[in-house]
Amino acid sequence: MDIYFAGSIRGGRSDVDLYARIIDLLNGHGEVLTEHVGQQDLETQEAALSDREIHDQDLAWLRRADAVVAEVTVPSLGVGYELGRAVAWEKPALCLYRPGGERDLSAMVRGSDELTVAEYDDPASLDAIVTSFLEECR
Ligand code: 6K6
Repeated sequence: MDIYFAGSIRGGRSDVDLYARIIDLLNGHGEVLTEHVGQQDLETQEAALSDREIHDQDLAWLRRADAVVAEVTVPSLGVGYELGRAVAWEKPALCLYRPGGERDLSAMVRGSDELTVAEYDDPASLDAIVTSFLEECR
């Protein structure tokens, strides 16, 4: 199973270590096409790519994916855009959100019937949430 993981980059990198942890979990279920989202040094590594190259490459991976998992606690225009494209392409998409922070989740995500939203407090619960979602995608 090809899995597209989405997480904030220019929206803010405060959750990057959590993204790496989720990517580790996802790797137990299939191939994660976007492991770079969890890399601390992404900006320096990919600085050679133009915005168009990043956009086109990411959309090609998203098109190929069997499932999308997004961590949406840190709001990101790019993640929102990817979720919209995933819905348009009828990809199953799971949005992971930690309530209680500075910003409430967008109504466009929580209010969508075509997105699965899972709220969690403890990252230790992510394994069960992700496993249950991906089992249903198979
Ligand atoms: C070069 C310089 C700074 O950052 C880079 C590399 N940038 C990106 N590389 C790969 N994917 C990206 C990059 N920027 C955004 N994305 C995609 O959009 C990822 O798949 C993320 O899920 C999402 C993040 O969007 P923003 O708006 O938070 O950047």
